[in-house]
Amino acid sequence: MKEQLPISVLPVPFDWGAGRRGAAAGPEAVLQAGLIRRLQKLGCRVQLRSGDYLPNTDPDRRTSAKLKHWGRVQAMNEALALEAAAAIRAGMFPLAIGGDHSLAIGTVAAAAKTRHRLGVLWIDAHGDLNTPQTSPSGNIHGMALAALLGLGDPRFTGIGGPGAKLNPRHIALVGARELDAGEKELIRELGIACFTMHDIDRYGMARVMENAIRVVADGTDGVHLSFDIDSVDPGEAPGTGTPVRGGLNYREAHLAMEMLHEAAIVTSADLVEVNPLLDNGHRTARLAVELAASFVGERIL
Ligand code: NNH
Ligand code: MN
Ligand code: MN
Ligand code: MN
Repeated sequence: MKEQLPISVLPVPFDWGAGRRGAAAGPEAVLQAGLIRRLQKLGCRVQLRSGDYLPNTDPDRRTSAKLKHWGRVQAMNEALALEAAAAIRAGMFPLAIGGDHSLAIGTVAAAAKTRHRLGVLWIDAHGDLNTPQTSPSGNIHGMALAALLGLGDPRFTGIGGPGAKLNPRHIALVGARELDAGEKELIRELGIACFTMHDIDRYGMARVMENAIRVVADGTDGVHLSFDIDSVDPGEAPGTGTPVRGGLNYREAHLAMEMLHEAAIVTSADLVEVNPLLDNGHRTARLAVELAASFVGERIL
């Protein structure tokens, strides 16, 4: 992260953007695994927000086949965007703990309010670049990055204000290995930098991260890291809703976090898609805590 700003940890116990339930219990699992103490041990000032800034969306049944549970996802994101923006205004570093990846619509919209040329590093097995038209599932977590580019339904492109929040030139995807047809088209059409697992195998994580860091840092005034735990191989991170074989190994994931710490460019972040219901013990939640520690500067030597 950029300077040692105090961290505002924003738990987002929400999973209506995903196709299966369980990620709503992610924040509790990551906190139970010792996130706060680990960050404090590294010298961070940490403020843990209670989840009460989020509305109770239980009664909200608004949904459609192409935009599943849109009422709940929209209400959560509007509230989260306000909370993240308040943390930024207070001089803090917002760290959202998910929860499904739809929450990035709110956190990135908030970051983009103060950082007018925001870079985004999207570490994920997936692209999250679907629109309601191209989505094979109707699950909004698979549409988050497209919405931030101003593509898709105004209920989501309009969160935190109308229009695109990002310039495609300042986005880098890392770890992709399952892209839908419409997403591939969009990546080509917009020229989005996409470092796939093929690139990581071929060039190594170090070189890929050097390039990705250049893409998100050059010509920007802030960088948001959106880390989907399903970027990591299911052998290390089984507790996630849409595992895909052939992901980042343990050291590749840590190296990415260590390099981001050294680069000191990141100004806000998400850690999402931990699903304790699908986990093998607490393996995935523990990994999430470890990766967060590497990101804030824990080192081997
Ligand atoms: N691409 C698929 C979809 O849009 C899967 C998305 N799932 C994710 N994304 N977990 O990170 O439905
Ligand atoms: Mn994702
Ligand atoms: Mn994913
Ligand atoms: Mn530029």
